[in-house]
Amino acid sequence: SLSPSSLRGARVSVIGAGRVGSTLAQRLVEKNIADVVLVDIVEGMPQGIALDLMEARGVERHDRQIIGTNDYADTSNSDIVVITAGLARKPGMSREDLLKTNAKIVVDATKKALERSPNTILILVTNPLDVMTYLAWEASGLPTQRVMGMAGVLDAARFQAFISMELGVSIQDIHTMVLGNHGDLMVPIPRYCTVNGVPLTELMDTPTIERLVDRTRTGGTEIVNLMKTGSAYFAPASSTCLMCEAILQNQSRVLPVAAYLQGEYGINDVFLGMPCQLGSNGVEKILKLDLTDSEKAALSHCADTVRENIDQAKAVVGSI
Ligand code: TXD
Repeated sequence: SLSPSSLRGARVSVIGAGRVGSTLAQRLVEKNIADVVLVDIVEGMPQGIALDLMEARGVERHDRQIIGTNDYADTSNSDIVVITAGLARKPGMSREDLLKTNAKIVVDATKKALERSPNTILILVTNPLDVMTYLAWEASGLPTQRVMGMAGVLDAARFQAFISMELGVSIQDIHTMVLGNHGDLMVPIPRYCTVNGVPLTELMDTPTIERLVDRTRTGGTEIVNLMKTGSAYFAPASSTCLMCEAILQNQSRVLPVAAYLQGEYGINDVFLGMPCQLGSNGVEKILKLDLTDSEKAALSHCADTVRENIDQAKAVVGSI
């Protein structure tokens, strides 16, 4: 198997080689975005997936390298560390049910990864997303700019898909805006959603928009209930891949990500989904929106809920 010295390009370490992690690894190499180090606690599994992806390269025609490992030493000098390690939901479970188990896993993984890549950019995927992003930030010692959570890109993509199905319009012309936390309290903003510049509110009546907003809020649960043995991973992997691409190619793309708030909309010291400019320094800017009072109230409610869960999780992991 490969050693890290065979990695030549931008390097993304993916911690957790489960469904999201392995699909993300595939996207990153097959889209020629980065070399990947895939880490898991299960012995042999990340090595097997890496070898399988290495063997696909002749057919997919790319020269990216993938290392599978159980050893964090192989993750040294990662440009980005993505954490997907932890449990996923089964039917009947909320994201919060994962809190305690995943908090320990995420803090442990963050510390081990940061020892080897002290200046990396950290992207959290593990649920409950907004809480895990906060815990990882604290454990990492990184500046807030270099830590973010993936949820908004996925939630916006789901809303986009539902609008496209409803209107029968190409998904490529649809832009959606979803703020707040990753869960039932997320705050989609239909008046900032457009079909090639035409506000959604001019193309759909309010009950239809509300139905699609509702489906977006419960989009993850809809898939868990269908799959029964796990949760969504194709769209989550695509969404995380897009964030990696924006950062590694310094694109200044405006994407909704869970970012650290310092007074925006009166909210402090919590990670919540906001439209952010992503570049080689991570979250380079949080866009300021003109929100209505009810939208601001919905965001504050998200922040309060996330903070309560952070406190619960901290009680489990002790002093970080
Ligand atoms: O929008 C979002 N943020 C999300 C989040 C979208 C989809 C999935 N979301 C969450 O990501 C989900 O609720 C889970 O918490 C994670 C990972 O979901 P996935 O579907 O990939 O779960 P799997 O297939 O069970 O994979 C988890 C892997 C598995 O291989 C474990 O062996 C590994 O994590 N694992 C670990 N790896 C390294 N180190 C430790 N300690 C560890 N513990 C478990």
